[in-house]
Order: sequence, then structure tokens, then C-alpha cells
Amino acid sequence: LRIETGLRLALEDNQLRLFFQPLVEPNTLRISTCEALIRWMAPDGRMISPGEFLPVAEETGLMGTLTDWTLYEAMRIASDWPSSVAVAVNLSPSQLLRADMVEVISTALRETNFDPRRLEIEITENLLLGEHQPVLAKLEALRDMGISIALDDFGTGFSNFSYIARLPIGKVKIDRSFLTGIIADKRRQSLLRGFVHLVASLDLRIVVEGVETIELLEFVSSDPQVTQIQGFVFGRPLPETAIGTLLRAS
Ligand code: G
Ligand code: G
Ligand code: MN
Ligand code: NA
Repeated sequence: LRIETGLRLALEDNQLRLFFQPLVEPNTLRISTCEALIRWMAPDGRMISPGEFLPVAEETGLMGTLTDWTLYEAMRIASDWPSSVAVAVNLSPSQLLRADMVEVISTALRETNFDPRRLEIEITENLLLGEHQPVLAKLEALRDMGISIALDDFGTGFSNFSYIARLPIGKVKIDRSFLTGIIADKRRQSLLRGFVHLVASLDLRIVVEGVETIELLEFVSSDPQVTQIQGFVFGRPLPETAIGTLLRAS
């Protein structure tokens, strides 16, 4: 209840911030996407993580307002970046079910004068997704607008991944749990290579997430089918001014 009250105030009182984390192309080290990650700067100076307040936003019906804000803010900020850099926004399953989601996104694109080809939407794996006709139709409408759809956290908690062949996605982000302990474990290495190969065989672009060390960077980069790499080895998510400076300098 305390978080709920605070969150309502945070939305009115400008306490939310978007941070941005680069996705880097392995060979050129070029940043081609930045993922928007929401943060709450509480009045007491504490930074509250989305893992803490997004579940409350979902439960209390604030997720819609919060998502609308995130979409506009991400496009507003990314408008100042070099045009070769896309911005990625996470959409929760509840938001994909919203009847007005496509309209909200197309209105935000128009009002911020943002090129849809520079917008990526990250959706999470959900067993129902592949079967849910209204969600599929929305994803198709977004894709037809030129927006690229990425399947986030891939490889966590699925029992059947045949549905990725049916989703209108352009990119798969392999969950960072795949990198845990991988350097010392040949079987885990084979598993990651197999996943990358599987996704590439569907003509989808591939992000490997959670690359924290140079060793991991070298291992992941050695696979030519990996399109982008994301992780702390390139830095933590950065605030608006810092990411702008970084992108203009590179
Ligand atoms: O940034 P951090 O590692 O704390 O993110 C924790 C989780 O919150 C991640 O799963 C991330 O996808 C999610 N998240 C961050 N920002 C947003 C957002 O704007 N919308 C949604 N739906 N999820 C977000
Ligand atoms: O669920 P999603 O993939 O959207 O979550 C993205 C979050 O993952 C980011 O908010 C970021 O804080 C976190 N993250 C990004 N890179 C790394 C990494 O290299 N290691 C770990 N542990 N977390 C990361
Ligand atoms: Mn994500
Ligand atoms: Na992810």
C-alpha cells in the first residue's frame, strides 16, 4: 500500500526516470540499440528498482499509465540520439492485452515524430502468447508499422518453443541465465551454441544478454550468428544525459 501511494505520486511528481543500456554489435562494437529501463528516484534519495514496483503497478492498475509514460519518454529521449541507434521498450503481457496498445504506440510515434524503424518492443516469453489471437494481431500490426519486436528472456520457463516460429518477431534475446557458469562448462557452451543456431535458423536476430566479463565477451563474440551483445561488460544502464553523451561520442 505504501508503494502504491508513492507510485501514484511518483507519476504525478516526475520521480520516474528512464535509464538506458547499450546493445553492442560484436565485431564493430557499434551500439545499435539502447534498452530503456525504468527507475524510481524516491524523494528520500533511494533508487527503487522496477523489480520492486512494477508488480505493484500491475496489481493496482497503474501499469497502463506507467507504460504510456515510458513509451513517450523513450521516444522523446531517443529523438536526440544518432539516427542509427534504436530504442527498445519493454512491454509487459498485461500491456499487450490492452485493446488500445497499437493506437497508443502509433500516437506516441506521431506526436514525438519518431521513426518506427527505430523503435523495438521487447515482449516476454509467455506460454499463452503464441496461441492468443488478439495479441498476435497486435504484434502483427506493430510489425507492419515498421516496429521491430524482440522476444526477451528467451529460454526461461518454457516447455515448448515451437511458438517462436509463429510469432511476428525479428529478434530473440537469450536470457542471461544461459551464461551462468558457462566458461568452465563445455555442456553449457554447447547448449548456448545450440540455442543460437536454432534461433538463427529461423532468420531471427540474436542478442546474448548478461555478458559481464571480457572472458564471456570473447566466448560469445566467437559465434558469428550472435547479432548483439548486452551486459555489464559494456556498462550498467545509464541516465539520459550520460547515454546521450556516450552515443554522440561513439
Ligand atoms: O533494470 P532492472 O534489471 O532492474 O530490471 C528488472 C526488470 O524490470 C527487467 O525484467 C526489465 O525488463 C523490467 N523493466 C525495466 N523497465 C521496464 C519497463 O519500462 N517496462 C516493463 N514492462 N518492464 C521493465
Ligand atoms: O528482463 P530484461 O532482460 O528486460 O532485464 C534487463 C535487465 O538486466 C537490466 O535492467 C539490467 O539491469 C540487467 N542486466 C543487464 N546486463 C546485465 C548483466 O550483464 N548482468 C546482470 N546480472 N544483469 C544485467
Ligand atoms: Mn528487456
Ligand atoms: Na531479458
